[in-house]
Formats: sequence, structure tokens, C-alpha cells
Amino acid sequence: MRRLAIRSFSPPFFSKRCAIAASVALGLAACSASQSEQGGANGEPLPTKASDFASALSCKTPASARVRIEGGTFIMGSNAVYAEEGLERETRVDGFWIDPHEVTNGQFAEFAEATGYQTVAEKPVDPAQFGVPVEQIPPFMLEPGSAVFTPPEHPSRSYGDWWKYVPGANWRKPYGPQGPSARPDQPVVHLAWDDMRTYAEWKGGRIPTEAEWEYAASAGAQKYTEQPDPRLANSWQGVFPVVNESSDGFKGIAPVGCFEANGYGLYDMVGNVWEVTADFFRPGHDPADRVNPRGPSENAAYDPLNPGFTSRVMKGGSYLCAPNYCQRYRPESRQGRDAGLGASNVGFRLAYDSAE
Ligand SMILES: [Ca+2]
Ligand SMILES: [Ca+2]
Repeated sequence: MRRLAIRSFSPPFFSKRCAIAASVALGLAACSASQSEQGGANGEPLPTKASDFASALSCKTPASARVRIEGGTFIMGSNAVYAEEGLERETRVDGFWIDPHEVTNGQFAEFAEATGYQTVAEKPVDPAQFGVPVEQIPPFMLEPGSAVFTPPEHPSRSYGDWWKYVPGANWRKPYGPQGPSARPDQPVVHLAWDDMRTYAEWKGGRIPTEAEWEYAASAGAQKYTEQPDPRLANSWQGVFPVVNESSDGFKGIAPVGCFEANGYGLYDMVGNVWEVTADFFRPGHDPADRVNPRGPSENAAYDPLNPGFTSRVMKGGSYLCAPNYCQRYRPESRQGRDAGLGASNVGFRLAYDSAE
């Protein structure tokens, strides 16, 4: 009931097929722009430019053995940067195990080959998702695809200038059908919540809670607000979205494990790709929820940047986070992630309740 009531206030194209990674759903204007580029007179395929953004460098993939995180207390959240990260409060987390790196394309390929699983981005789109007559839906929006970061040539603060819905983009072809194929050593992207959850079940793990993830990411270190040293995290150096100095060695996604591990031996908790957690999103933390918090109930969830749809919390920022935009290269950072659609800068890692 609640979802229907809120959705009725949403523009028709604020749909699951029009949601993006960085924070918000793409607006109608953004979708229209993508449509015209897809069907442009010169026939230039949209993903070609995005493929230029792919990193060519590689690193040695770290071991995949689960890492034990002993239970303890820490100060969860931050009062220093974005309001949605507050309030800081002492939080207790029981022990668990976690992957040392983001789930890779190679790992996801094992799952897909073993099960024949098709991700949401690979399947036909149900027109009913849009809530409007089918003839009002741009045809390209009904093709399987996902949201791809496409750097603009001019300065902009409009999400629609750098996020495009690209038919044919999925975890196998992260930049679209004309771009390079997924590299086994890079984190898997373009997954919806159901894709991640199904993989987790197959692997015998689960998606970590936000508290578990933040506890593991902070690893007992002091909180900070500055952009991490280029050796520590894959973020964006330069003025986003037009100047990508890539002084950390990577213009786009890096293979997992290229940057220094944190104090618990975990790689890329901050940066590279955002990591989806199990908690539903709403701005701010419940100050009373201090022992193994699991976030709000689904009914209490609310993502002001994705109204009408249930978002999960994603953590740690991505290679797109820059000092002038999205200062979320920190363990405390959090944004809502539409459960129904992936994006080219969002991945995940698994937690476990046993060592094997
Ligand atoms: Ca970078
Ligand atoms: Ca990450």
C-alpha cells in the first residue's frame, strides 16, 4: 500500500529501469537524452566512449579465504560530513567472517555457469514496472540493460549527464555490447539485489549488514574526512566528472586487491565499487539501535533520492568519488541503492557465519 501511494507521486520514468548508482534515479530528461543518443543519426554506439573509461592495468588478485572479524564495539556513523551518516553512536557487532575482496567477475561466472542463472539486467523488461501505457515507454527502455557511467565532455552537476541506461550492458559486458568484456579479476557490477542474494545463497554466505560492513571497513582506525592517499583506495582525483587525473593508477574500476588492505586484511572496502549491504535505507541511523543493528524495517525504509522504491544501503564509495563531488570514500559513507537495477560502479562482497 505504501509503495503504491508514494509511487503515484513519482514521474513515470522514475522507474527501476531508470535508477542509478551514485545516489538517485535518473529523471525523464536523462532517459530522453539516452534515447536520442542510442538512436542518433550518426549511429554512434553509446558504450564506445564508456569503454575508454575501462582500466587496462592489472594487479595480483589476493586470496579469497574468508577473513574472521572478531566481535566488538566501535563508533558507527559520522557527524562530520553528510547528514545521512549520523548520528555517531557506540555500536556492538558480533563476530563473523567476510570476503577479503569484492566479489569478482570470475567468481560470479562460476556461479552463472554452474546454475545457468540470468541476472535482472540480462532479462527482458516488464513494461508493468513503468506504470504507464506501453506506447509511452521509449523502446530502448524495454530492452535488457543497465546504468553505465559515461563521462561527459563538459562540467556538469546533473546526474543525467553522466548516467545512461545502456541496452545490452550487464555484468558480462559492463560498458555495453560495444565495450570490452568483463575481466575476471575485477569486481562484478550491474547486479540487482536478487542477483546478489541468489549468488550469496549459492555460495553459502549472505550479504553483510551495514553495521558489519562498516565495522570491518573501519578496522579500528580513526575516522577521517579527506580523500584517501592514492595508494589506499581507488577514487577520483581531479574535478568530477570531466577531469580524471587517475593518479591512483586507475581511471575506472580496478582489479580487486590493487590497493593496500585495511587493518583487518580487507581490500577495497573504501573505493573501487560501492558495496551493497542487507539493510534497508533511510537517512540517518536510529540512535537506539546499537546492538547488531539491522536498519529500519521495509515499511520504515525511505530513500528521498529514489522515492517509491525500496533501497538498500550501499557503502564505501566508488572510483567516481571525488573531493568536489561525493566525498564518500570513507567507511561511514552510505547511500540508498535501488534493489531492482544494477549500475557500473556498484558491487558487493559476502559475509559468513562460519569459517567454511
Ligand atoms: Ca581512480
Ligand atoms: Ca569497495
